[in-house]
Amino acid sequence: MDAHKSKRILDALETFRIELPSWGFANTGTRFGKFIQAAAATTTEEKFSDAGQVHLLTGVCPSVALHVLWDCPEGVHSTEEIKKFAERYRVLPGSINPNLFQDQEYKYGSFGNPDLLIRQRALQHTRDSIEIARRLHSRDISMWFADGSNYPGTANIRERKQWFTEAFRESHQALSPGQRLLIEYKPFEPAFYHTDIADWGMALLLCRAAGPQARVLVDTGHHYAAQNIEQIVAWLLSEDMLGGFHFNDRRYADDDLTLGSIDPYQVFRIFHEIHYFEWETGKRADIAYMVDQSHNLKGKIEEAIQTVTVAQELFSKAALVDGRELAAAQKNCDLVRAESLLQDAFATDVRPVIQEWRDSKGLPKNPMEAFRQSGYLERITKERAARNSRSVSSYA
Ligand code: RM4
Ligand code: MN
Ligand code: MN
Repeated sequence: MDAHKSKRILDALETFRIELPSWGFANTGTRFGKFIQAAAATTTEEKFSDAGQVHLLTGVCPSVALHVLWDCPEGVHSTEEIKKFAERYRVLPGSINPNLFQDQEYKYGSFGNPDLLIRQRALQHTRDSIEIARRLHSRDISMWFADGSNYPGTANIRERKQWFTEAFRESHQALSPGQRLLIEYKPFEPAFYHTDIADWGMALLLCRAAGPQARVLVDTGHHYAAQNIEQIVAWLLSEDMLGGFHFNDRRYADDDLTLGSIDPYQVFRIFHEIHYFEWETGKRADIAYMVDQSHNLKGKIEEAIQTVTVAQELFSKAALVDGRELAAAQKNCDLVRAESLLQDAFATDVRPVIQEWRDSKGLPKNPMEAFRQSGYLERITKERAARNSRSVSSYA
């Protein structure tokens, strides 16, 4: 590879950071049950410890996303403890995810619940989450809703839209300067007839209504199978409304598989739209790159390392597309030339340059190998096995 290309990759790697989810280190499963892993994290502290390992070996995961219900059992009072974990394991608290879907009260919705008291409760939880974020110096509050309905005619869709609009406006008022409200959409599941925030357009309208610090969050698994996600990304970029991603891969629905495991070219095309935007505008897109995966079968820390490695590779490949050449080919309607610029970049083996970059940072060239040799997995397996074996789960 020529020096010019290597430099493009090295520059791209300097800017690329990925946030891992705390829940990716815990035992999670499907609605049919969980296969328990002896080494899974059983506490918030253990999640920080595992995330810290991934950051230690990859150097690009300085923060971990937290779910308030699962990671902050004492609400705002959990923040002092979390700060200690952050210091101990050298990984910062990242986006704060309020939990508006697990409590019994939310059976018929949270912001969209017909019961005013439950809507108020959901709003209060959101305000508390914003306060948690403020105390932890977290920038983003990331909101995902299970709200919706399962049967036609059972919900007033317009009224619920209005309730959502109001609740987001009020939530936005609680933000500190510099904080952001990220609104995530999803077309179905757990609601199977209508979901209140079903797509990026609905999320965008709610962001606009909420206020200037709201942005759309794109979870790659939250689309219909044939949807053109990179086009959504391009539109949100051009509107300055793209706040961040939840990366994962999928084959059928919201499968939460490892990034790039099914369709790496899809992820490449998303990264390409971002690089192209940055080249054209001369400014850095202000995007939180986060992972939202559920590691059911593979080892959790190994899957996190695999995800980060693949993300770096695809981001680097996309950085190889020359913006100037692409713009010229597009202008001349030279379709084959334009398309092959993407194809050639995608086909390039960027791994040697990424290894060079890691080496220059004092990081292991092969983080997976380094993890396997570190002894960390053996140690935590011993420490956590008994606790994990007590955790049982069944569907019915
Ligand atoms: C949802 C969505 C959210 C995540 C929950 C647990 O499908 O992706 O981001 O917080 O799952
Ligand atoms: Mn998500
Ligand atoms: Mn999801």
